[in-house]
Amino acid sequence: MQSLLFKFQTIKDATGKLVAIEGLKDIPFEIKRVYYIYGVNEGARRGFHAHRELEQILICIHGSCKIMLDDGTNKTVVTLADPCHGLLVGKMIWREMFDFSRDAVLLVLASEPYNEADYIRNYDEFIRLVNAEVGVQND
Ligand code: T46
Repeated sequence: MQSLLFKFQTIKDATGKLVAIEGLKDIPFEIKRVYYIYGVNEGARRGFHAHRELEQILICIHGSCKIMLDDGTNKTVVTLADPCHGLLVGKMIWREMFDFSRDAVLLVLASEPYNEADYIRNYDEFIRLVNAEVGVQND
């Protein structure tokens, strides 16, 4: 599965901590967009989509949340609860985010600007496209 947990260096001094992330240095793509999700209602699930091309790093910079990743064959759940951990979510991975703590802030670094056409929001369509890709690779 094209996902990976990064551990970013934390720079500590007597006053506190700082994490710096540079595109193409600390993560494998240029950062073209940043957004964050917070104030998620208790029990709410978000996501329910995959991306055709977009790559992203998800960092829970405050509180905690869980990310379910599905590559069409295998599913895994990653808990994000550390501001120096970043989860790389590659293209063609179905994701769902859940179990947000009330204070959770999920920061996302994205490889491309927002483009609704890059989203696959229908699970059956996602499975069809994943299987089509596997078919092409096996040809
Ligand atoms: C993802 C997960 C981790 C924008 O207008 N610009 C943006 O850059 C984004 C990300 C969203 N939007 C709009 C589109 C929708 O009207 O904000 C609304 C909520 O977006 P969505 O329902 O896609 O949010 P999530 O939390 O389900 O998914 C988001 C990202 O969209 C997605 O790429 O991987 O976070």
